[in-house]
Amino acid sequence: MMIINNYIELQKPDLYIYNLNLTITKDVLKLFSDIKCVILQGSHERTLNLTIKLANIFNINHSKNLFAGSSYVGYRVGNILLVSHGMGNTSIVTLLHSLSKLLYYADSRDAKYIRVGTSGGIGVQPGSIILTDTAFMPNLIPGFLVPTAKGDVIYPTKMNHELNLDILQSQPFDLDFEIIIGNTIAADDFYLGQARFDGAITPKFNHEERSLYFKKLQANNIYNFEMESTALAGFCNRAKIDVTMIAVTLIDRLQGDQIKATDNELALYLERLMIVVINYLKSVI
Ligand code: R2B
Ligand code: URA
Repeated sequence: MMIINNYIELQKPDLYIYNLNLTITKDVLKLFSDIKCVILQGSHERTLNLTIKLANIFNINHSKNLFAGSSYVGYRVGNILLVSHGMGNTSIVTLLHSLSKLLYYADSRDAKYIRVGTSGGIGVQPGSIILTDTAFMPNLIPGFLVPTAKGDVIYPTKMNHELNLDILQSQPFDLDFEIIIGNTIAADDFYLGQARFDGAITPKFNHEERSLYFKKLQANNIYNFEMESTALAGFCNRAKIDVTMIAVTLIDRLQGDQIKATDNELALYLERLMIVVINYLKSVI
């Protein structure tokens, strides 16, 4: 069950949650009570698409955007909350603090958090789905580094194994794509942090060094690169929230840097993500 910062437990909760543009009142807390699962996706558009899909499947209405006027969007469908998190660890961690305070005070303290996102695969067929076991930094430390007033702190970044198994077990046997439980790297830089040669800045590593790096990733069971999993796992471990990440791979990075999937292929890959998350939600909600 979610725990909260001692300092704010002793005080009244913030009345105004700046990053969600939301003032906490009794009526607002009611909107966020009894949430069982939070689905986090990068973009506003994908958040709304999945919201509409779930509302149709469960034959219920969805809420309006609950975070209007902020950088994030949030919609409620039954006891599922769908929220956009933007791009990168900084964006998601700011959202996680703000949202978790809200859910804590709304008594939704058992909500599970699942990020549903895109990634670059390492040695897997594009369109594969990876459930993250442990999130790594690009330097291959399994943790989330937070520089603080007391120096650097590294928080553990293991996702919830039971939740991964529940997601796997909720899938039918005849899916025509792979679902793999493996490790993930979260990079703060899409280009240099993910060992790309196609950014605007010349990398310090050469092709041979990158090949060796990719071999090391494979030896550590790392299947994909993305940009939020260390902050997500690091935050949720500290707050005792069950968490995992479901990510589709858009490219095999052993074959190149540029994402060249066609619009149809991309649509198919994103559809697979929705299928996996919907199968899971149907099994628990
Ligand atoms: C995956 O895709 C985005 C970068 O294109 C980033 O948010 C991520 O983690
Ligand atoms: N998202 C990433 O962070 N990297 C990729 O290669 C693709 C999607």
